[in-house]
Amino acid sequence: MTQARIHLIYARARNGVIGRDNQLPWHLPEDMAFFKQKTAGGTVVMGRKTWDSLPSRFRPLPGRDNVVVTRQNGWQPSPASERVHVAADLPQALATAQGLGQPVWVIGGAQIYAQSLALADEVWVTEINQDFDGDAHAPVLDDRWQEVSREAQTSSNGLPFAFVCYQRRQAPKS
Ligand code: FOL
Repeated sequence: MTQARIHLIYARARNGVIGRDNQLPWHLPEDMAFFKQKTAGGTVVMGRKTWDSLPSRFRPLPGRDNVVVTRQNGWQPSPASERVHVAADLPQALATAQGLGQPVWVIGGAQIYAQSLALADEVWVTEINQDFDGDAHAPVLDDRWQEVSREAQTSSNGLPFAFVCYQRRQAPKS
């Protein structure tokens, strides 16, 4: 069986900010709809702080298997759900996610993005064309990453942004 591909997805401000005080710094409904559509039917892998940041009515993220990474022994998701799996570290989380046989989406936060980039095939970045204050930052995509598509838009609240896809230039190790 071929391994499910690993994708990262995040929205970032022009200055690299992805979060502030464990929340998204902006309101961008078009991007939320995009995130939901992309990850639908897949497995989402996230750190425990990102799990905590999800609105309670969207926890676990519906229509997706959810894998949460935490070093805390005995941590349990609230609410309990068959579709939530707990892993002690990122490699274990990705192994669990790949075992489910669906596309794997790493959905944050900053610590988890930084650790998973080396293992990813594709990165979907919503690039917001404005700076925001924050305390969590996107990983840096160096020249091993190639932009393969870009779709620019302006949100209903006036923020210019683009949905951008990057792929790794050479095939990742198998
Ligand atoms: N990727 C992108 N492109 N944008 C994001 O905002 C984003 N956010 C996270 C991870 N990757 C992202 C982590 N934060 C929800 C809220 C915060 C969040 C991720 C998801 C959330 O509530 N999602 C609902 C949709 C809610 C709605 O329709 O308003 C979902 O079902 O996915």
